[in-house]
Amino acid sequence: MAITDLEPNQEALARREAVRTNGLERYRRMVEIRAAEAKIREFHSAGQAWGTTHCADGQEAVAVGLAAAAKPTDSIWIAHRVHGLGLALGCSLESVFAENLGRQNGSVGGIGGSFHLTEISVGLIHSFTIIGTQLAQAVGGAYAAQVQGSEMVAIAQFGDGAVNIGVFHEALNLAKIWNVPVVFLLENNHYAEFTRVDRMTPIEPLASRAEAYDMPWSVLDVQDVNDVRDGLGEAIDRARSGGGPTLVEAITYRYLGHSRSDPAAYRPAQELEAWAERDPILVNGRHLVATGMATEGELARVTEEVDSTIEAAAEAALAGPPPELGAMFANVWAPDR
Ligand SMILES: Cc1ncc(C[n+]2csc(CCOP(=O)(O)OP(=O)(O)O)c2C)c(N)n1
Ligand SMILES: [Mg+2]
Repeated sequence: MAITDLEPNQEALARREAVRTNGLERYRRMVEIRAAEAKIREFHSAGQAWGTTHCADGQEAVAVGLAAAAKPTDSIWIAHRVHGLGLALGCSLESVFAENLGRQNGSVGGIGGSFHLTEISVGLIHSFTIIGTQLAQAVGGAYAAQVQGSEMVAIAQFGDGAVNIGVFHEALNLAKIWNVPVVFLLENNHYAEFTRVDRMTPIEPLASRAEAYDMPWSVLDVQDVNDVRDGLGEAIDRARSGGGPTLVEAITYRYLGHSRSDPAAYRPAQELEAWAERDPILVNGRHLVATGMATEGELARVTEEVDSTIEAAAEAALAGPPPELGAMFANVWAPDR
């Protein structure tokens, strides 16, 4: 069966449309992502999920801003910090939880785990584990769109740790030479595993590397979901209208350690506290109240509603059976001999 034969996932499409069109829904999705990641950590602490997991607390505005800017027909090639991106782009809570728990009702049937959320109906293509891989793959996707004359834009999301990997340079160079419709979204959360960005890379801003490839670039120094949407939207529009690739750097901050086992003790004192004052949920909540789009009471109600959906989705996810043993051989391609 080809990917194009899959039935569209109407729930994922509706969840995506909500964040594209409704400001309060963008707020709700960020609250949902924060709460969902806390729940995923609970699954691990309780021994219900195993392996490691990477959370993106503090980075919700990038995920939801991206979901609001891109069309569901665009393809989005992501790195390993996946839960927020998956939920923002349209995955349901149950499918994200169940994938983390290794259950059949997970996004890819429970065989992928935390890294491998996929939802083709809304263009979400899973992480490939080796840092930077997705930059080249997105250029390939964009090249296909160019050859086929489709409207699709490919977006590669990656971290500050990927900019010193060879494939970053190869992908930017090729994208520019072929003028393909791709946006490189560099999510600078200040750390790659345990190393601060300024100990790895001698230039600032990182996005200025695009100049070596005669490529437009921008820096979104914000924790504001609407600014992310607008800044990325400009790059996506340029790509869609034949203007070629752009490198967009979204400056953000990772509240927790790299993965579950990292307490982030290497962080300078007060750094986290300073970023927490510009927390994306707080910033957006203040904006909604200041512009009369919501009251404090409505925002509090959103949090209560999200909390109850988290519990219901966790129960549904835990009720799913584990994959059959044979699932490891499904969807595996081998040439005829
Ligand atoms: C080629 C390669 N080198 C090292 C690793 C191990 N590794 C996994 S995540 C990570 C850090 C990546 O940092 P960044 O790109 O900033 O993303 P973030 O974790 O901050 O989201 C590293 C070094 C890997 N997966 N692939
Ligand atoms: Mg990083």
